Amino acid sequence: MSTRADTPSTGEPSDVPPGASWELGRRDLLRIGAAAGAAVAGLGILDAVHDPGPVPASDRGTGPAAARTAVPSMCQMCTTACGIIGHVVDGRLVEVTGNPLDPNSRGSVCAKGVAGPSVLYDPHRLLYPLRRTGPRGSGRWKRISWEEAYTEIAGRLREIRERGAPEEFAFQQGRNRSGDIVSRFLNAYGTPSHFNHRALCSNNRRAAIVTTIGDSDWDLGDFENSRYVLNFGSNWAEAHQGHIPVAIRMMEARRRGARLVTFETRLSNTAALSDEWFCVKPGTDGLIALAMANVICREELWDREWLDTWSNYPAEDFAAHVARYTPEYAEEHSGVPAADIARIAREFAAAAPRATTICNRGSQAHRNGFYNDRAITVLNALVGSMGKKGGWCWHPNGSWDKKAIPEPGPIPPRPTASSVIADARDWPLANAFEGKRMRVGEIVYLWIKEGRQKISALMTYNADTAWAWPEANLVRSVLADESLIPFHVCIDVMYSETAHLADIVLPWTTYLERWDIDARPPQSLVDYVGLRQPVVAPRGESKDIRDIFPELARRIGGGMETYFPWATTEEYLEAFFAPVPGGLAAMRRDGIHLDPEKQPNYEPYMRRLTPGELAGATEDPATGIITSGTDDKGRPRAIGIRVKGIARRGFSTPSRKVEIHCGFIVGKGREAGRDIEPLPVYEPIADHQGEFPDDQFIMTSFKINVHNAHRTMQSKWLQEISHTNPALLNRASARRLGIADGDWIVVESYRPNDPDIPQGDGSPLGTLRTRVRLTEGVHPLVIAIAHNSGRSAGGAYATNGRDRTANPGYGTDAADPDLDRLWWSGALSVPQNDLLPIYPDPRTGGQAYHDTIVRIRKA
Ligand SMILES: Nc1nc2c(c(=O)[nH]1)N[C@H]1C(S)=C(S)[C@@H](COP(=O)(O)OP(=O)(O)OC[C@H]3O[C@@H](n4cnc5c(=O)[nH]c(N)nc54)[C@H](O)[C@@H]3O)O[C@H]1N2
Ligand SMILES: Nc1nc2c(c(=O)[nH]1)N[C@H]1C(S)=C(S)[C@@H](COP(=O)(O)OP(=O)(O)OC[C@H]3O[C@@H](n4cnc5c(=O)[nH]c(N)nc54)[C@H](O)[C@@H]3O)O[C@H]1N2
Ligand code: SF4
Ligand SMILES: [Mo]
Repeated sequence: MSTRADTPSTGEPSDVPPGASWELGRRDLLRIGAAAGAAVAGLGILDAVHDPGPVPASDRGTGPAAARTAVPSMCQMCTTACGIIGHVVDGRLVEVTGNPLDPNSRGSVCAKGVAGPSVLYDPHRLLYPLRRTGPRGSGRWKRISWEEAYTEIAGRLREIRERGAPEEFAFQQGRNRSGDIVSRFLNAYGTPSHFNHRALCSNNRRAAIVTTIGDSDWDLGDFENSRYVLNFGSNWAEAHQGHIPVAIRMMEARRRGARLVTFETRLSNTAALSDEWFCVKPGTDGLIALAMANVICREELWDREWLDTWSNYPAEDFAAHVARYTPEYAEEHSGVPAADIARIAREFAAAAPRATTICNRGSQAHRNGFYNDRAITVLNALVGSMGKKGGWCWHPNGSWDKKAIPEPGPIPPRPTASSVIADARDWPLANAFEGKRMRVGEIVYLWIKEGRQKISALMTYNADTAWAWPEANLVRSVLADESLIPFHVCIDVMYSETAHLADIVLPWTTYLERWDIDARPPQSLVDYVGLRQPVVAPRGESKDIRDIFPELARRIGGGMETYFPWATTEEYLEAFFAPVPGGLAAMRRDGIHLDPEKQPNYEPYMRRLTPGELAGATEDPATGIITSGTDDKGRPRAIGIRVKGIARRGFSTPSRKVEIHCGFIVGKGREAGRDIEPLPVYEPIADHQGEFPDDQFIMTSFKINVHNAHRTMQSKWLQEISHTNPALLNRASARRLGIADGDWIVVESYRPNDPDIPQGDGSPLGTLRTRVRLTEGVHPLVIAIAHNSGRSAGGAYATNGRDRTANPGYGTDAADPDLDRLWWSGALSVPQNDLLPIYPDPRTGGQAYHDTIVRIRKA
């Protein structure tokens, strides 16, 4: 199916509050348009429509200039970390705008960024430490002092550490931007049981990139200078980890005449903003890329010279490998017409080197995601656009330059204890990359339940596992079980499903009240560093982990405290920013530092090795690989490669070239008893093959522009814009089942029928009652449900009024008059994650979010 996207979708279906009509009102459309516009253009349009909430209208942009202070900081409403300016009047944040000095976001913010005050002043926020008074999960809490909280937590953790079982203290984090202090605390403690969310987020893409180019696990297409952008399942107009920076560059590229082609399972706002949209069957993007490679090789549209120089695999051999992936075969599996695949391959090659791909969770959050993203990445090598202006680029620093601005010492050593769950040996690539341990976050609670790892204390921080993880009901049942998790401390700014299952809840400062050193992969290819600083004083008794962890370390003692020698966070950051001209003071003034001498990271592999580097170096006459000294494992350290007589830096792969053929992954697979293909391949998802009965669908997930998981769900401004998630269903598919727009349906999900997946027995998993919105803009075999809805805890706004009367004792006591104006109270909002099976890519552990088989029927 191929569709030209001429009319942008609203991206946002309506809900049906009791007694209200199903149709979108003009008011809704205005809100939606404003939000979509703000998200894409970075405009603060929300001001025109949002509810002023607790901020007096007189404060909002109209006060005398002298009374306003502008405090530069960094947003954290999503992971993009745009530079922001907090405008403060009389100690109160009245407005958030973009910081023009930020080289990534260039002064733009999206609707979520603008809505910062609504999170800061959320009347239901956690402001005091709480201890539960009823059974775990009863929702009965008592306010306690920090002294009591510290004493109990430090006592528990000290006991575990002193009995020599540090791995029994598990730490679960989500999208954390305070990695320095978290690692310092956990390493000082000595626990390896440090779980992150990468396998639930980006690890297939990261693993695909790092195995192919070595230098980075993050791609940064030079979109702005590009003439052709091939998008495989990145929803950059509404999501993406580099949302605003990518969106503004894409729009600039379009203005300059670039062509944007998007493969998506539904008509997202990104698809709508593209020149062409192709509606793909889930899990087939890699095959489309391989079919394009087939055309490029067959018609010799490749950059043969670049390939011969920089690829580790002979061009003819690769052509022979992709010969099986014909456009016709790709059409059969993906639904994208063969003629279009061939045409786009030719157009892409003709635009090279100013042509690039972009991919994201659409291509990688699948059982075959690692292979898909390898195939997509390699397309850029075929046409020689890697590292070129307007091509597919990257930067070795995923954030700031950690060599130039290192973490101040003393640095604790890495833990020596081992943890079965953290090691995740069943997935050979999960922890294969030094310094980039991905873990397999989605199996943590299953393995705890199965008794594979004893846990004596769990600390959850910056993650809402009980809602955002697959089989969220399993996560909840494990968290509720005191025999499996005897002690659970949750650190969060808001109450959540995870906090609901804790023993102690610690109130964390929001990103507008805390400190961080931060930066994101630099979209303009020059690294920078930023400061997150408190825009206002912390509300209530909320504290940052930069205060909590040093205090806990001192109380746990046993040497831990020696790693926290500074008296205040400011003192620590003074030391951190000492290498930056002007130090912390300059950072507090500007929010961002960028070295004006640095040049964009184009063609890093071409850099000539200096005489200094070559002094004492050794060269392998067969391969041209140049080594000097040894690495930390005592092996010769490769520094470059001689190509056409010149010693160059090359890629940071074992071959110093682009690894189209990757021996490293084969070796890792062998160690774990798994076959991993060295070349990019298409691996059909077994459950998705064959004829589908009329009632069988593949359930996919997607993110909404104005929401970011739990972070935004208590924002009344953003909830007012979007608070519902009916299932999107193709009109023709629905007709066959007699389902009409707005009907209630029952969705029943199944575990994969797949022996390579834990619990992969094809058994029924969960059911959900929801309503449908019919559209042409979704694949006929897909039922798409947005992730950002369906809260059962978290406050009145997060739950569309459901959690309104039950006051579990968190937050302030102040009555919130806006609750009486919650016009969407009771609106449809369903949790998807109870229906998602734990479904890791067998190579990397990357969770397949878009592959769940479901059956639906009219309710
Ligand atoms: N507004 C907002 N922004 C966010 C976030 C958020 O929650 N909200 N989260 C941040 C985080 S943590 C992340 S990881 C990024 C994620 O950023 P993205 O990966 O860009 O966004 P997603 O919505 O997760 O998924 C992308 C799209 O994939 C589509 N899709 C599903 N299956 C397939 C398929 O097989 N092929 C193709 N081509 N498309 C498919 C979905 O319809 C969806 O629109 O966003 C970040 N930014
Ligand atoms: N169905 C489905 N499930 C998904 C996804 C999907 O696409 N579909 N995406 C997956 C992805 S990519 C990811 S990364 C995970 C994310 O899942 P999580 O990591 O759980 O997501 P967050 O809501 O960002 O984070 C957790 C906590 O951060 C807190 N928080 C921390 N600091 C602040 C702050 O300053 N302000 C606010 N407001 N809150 C703060 C929030 O209260 C929240 O409880 O979810 C995954 N789950
Ligand atoms: S893109 Fe993310 S970081 Fe940037 S303003 Fe929006 S929410 Fe904040
Ligand atoms: Mo993510």
